Amino acid sequence: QDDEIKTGTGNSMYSGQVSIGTSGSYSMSDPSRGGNNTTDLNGGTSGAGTIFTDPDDTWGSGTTANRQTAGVDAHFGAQLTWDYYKNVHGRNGIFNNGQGARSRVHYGNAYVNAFWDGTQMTYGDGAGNQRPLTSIDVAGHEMSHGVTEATANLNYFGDAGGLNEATSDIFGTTVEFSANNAQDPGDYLIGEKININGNNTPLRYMDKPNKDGRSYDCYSSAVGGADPHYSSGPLNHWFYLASEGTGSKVIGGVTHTSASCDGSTITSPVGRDVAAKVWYRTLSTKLSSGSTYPDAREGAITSAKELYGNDSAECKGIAAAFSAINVPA
Ligand code: ASN
Ligand code: ZN
Ligand code: CA
Repeated sequence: QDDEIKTGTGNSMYSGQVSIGTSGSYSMSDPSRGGNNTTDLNGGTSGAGTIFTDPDDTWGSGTTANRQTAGVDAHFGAQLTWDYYKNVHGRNGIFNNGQGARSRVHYGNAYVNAFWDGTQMTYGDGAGNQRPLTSIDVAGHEMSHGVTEATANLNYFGDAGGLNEATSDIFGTTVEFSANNAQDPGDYLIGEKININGNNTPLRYMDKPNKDGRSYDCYSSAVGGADPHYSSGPLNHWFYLASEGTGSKVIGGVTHTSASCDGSTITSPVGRDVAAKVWYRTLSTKLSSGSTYPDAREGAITSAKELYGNDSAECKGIAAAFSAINVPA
């Protein structure tokens, strides 16, 4: 029947050949992940679009010449994000109700953005319609805006706006690591695959956010007045320092270099899995719409105490990384 669970083969743009959840004979709809489905807007900017279908369950060609390709990446990103939240955080979809979401691709003409609109993900095809914004980290970023909305519901301005954006970068990154994909290995760069600047630089750097020339590395009273994509810098930096510490290392084939804001060194970081657990608990149980960076510190420390104990190394490491971005006790 039409909702029978199938496993298709996708030739993606950014992640090589991948397995994707499909159904029937065949549609890009994944009954084993809440009905996550992927549609073609065909240059339009409204409506649900047309669900991708295929006669042999082999999808895309690895290039934009085949219009299924962007769909493969978006569908794969949604699948990885679903699996990450389920397996790591016990969260059952964006809304934690078992319901999947739609991903729409081929939005507009040469549209260089992607977004969550409260209901669904949407992806443009990028400059010249040649670089769809469908990499794993971008998909995880957009879906995580949905998770934030369904949990802390952080504002999109002030300190909270930065926490909101950084939450999407943090979980976009942990989803990318969780995929363990040879073509798109985990790193702490955002959007390194989509060449949004035309010179192969990423959109954002979590090890040193100010490498983009605009994001803040360190917390101060100025941060809350910035665009959320720049006020995200200090929390992205916190996540990197908590995960990897200060200094230089090669991760995912890329050299990352990070320093604290207060002169401290972090040589025994708590690691990415602990930092992600603590941040998810903070987001889902401690923060609310108007939360600030100091609230984030307090919430994360409480979360670390609850998860690992009052005097745990994890709790101390989480606190040390907040001090290192100039959010002191
Ligand atoms: N792609 C952007 C983002 O998720 C869209 C926006 O400006 N909100 O942050
Ligand atoms: Zn965002
Ligand atoms: Ca990345």
